[in-house]
Amino acid sequence: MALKMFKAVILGAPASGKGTISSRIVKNFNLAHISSGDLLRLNIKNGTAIGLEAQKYIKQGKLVPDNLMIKFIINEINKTKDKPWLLDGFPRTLSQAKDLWDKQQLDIVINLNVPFDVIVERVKGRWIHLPSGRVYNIDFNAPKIPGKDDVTGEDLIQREDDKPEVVLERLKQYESLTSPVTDFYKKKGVLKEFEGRTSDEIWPKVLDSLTSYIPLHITSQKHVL
Ligand code: G5P
Ligand code: MG
Repeated sequence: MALKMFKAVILGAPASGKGTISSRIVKNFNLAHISSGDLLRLNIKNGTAIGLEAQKYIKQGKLVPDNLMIKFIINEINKTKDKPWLLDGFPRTLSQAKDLWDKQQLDIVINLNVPFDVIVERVKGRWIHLPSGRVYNIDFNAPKIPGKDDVTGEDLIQREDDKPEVVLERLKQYESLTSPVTDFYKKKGVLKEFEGRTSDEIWPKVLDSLTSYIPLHITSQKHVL
């Protein structure tokens, strides 16, 4: 398979580590990372029309309506031109999954299974760098200087939807809407499940699996974290 044809999705509950594992994937393989949540947060910050509309749902822990999301993400995919890509946070409903499949068939769907008790604890310590989507955790990958991004030195923020009551709503939405999505991909034969309580436990298994699909981008510097 030519590298430029590679198309992947990463699924998992809120705070299961999609962003964390995705950043390790893009450091090892030359893929474009399209994170629906990061892109929506940037649009909210920039006050765009989609940002203003999405904010109403995100702050309550609800999903942004399918018609808006599908148009938004397909447009982002088209911007990558011929570059292989990894979609993070999309699709989240069966309708999104079917629509995407009609336009773009996937090579692999990575599903992260992390116990819910672990997730609830993690969210409390999360800080993000909004412009880049870089994600930190005071208990796991703390920034070198508290409250500052390692690369730019800019301020880190906590997400509005990481308040405990909003996280519970996000987990509820996830449980009710996502199993039809994983079933859909299982039937298509592209679903790969990865279980673990930490990203460090899950990462080597993801790396192994992806290496069988695509050659390592950084050959002299294998297994970058
Ligand atoms: P998002 O932004 O896609 P979620 O809820 O799917 O939000 P989230 O919260 O971004 O997912 P994640 O990316 O799975 O989580 O996890 P992460 O950020 O990498 O890790 C979580 C924290 O744990 C971090 O602080 C990280 O450092 C830490 N961590 C990672 N691994 C470990 C570990 O091993 N140990 C420890 N101790 N810590 C660790 O979507 C947001 C909203 O946008 C809308 C929805 O409203 C959604 O709620 N939206 C959509 N709506 C409709 N359709 C779509 N397709 C949508 N996409 C987004
Ligand atoms: Mg994320």
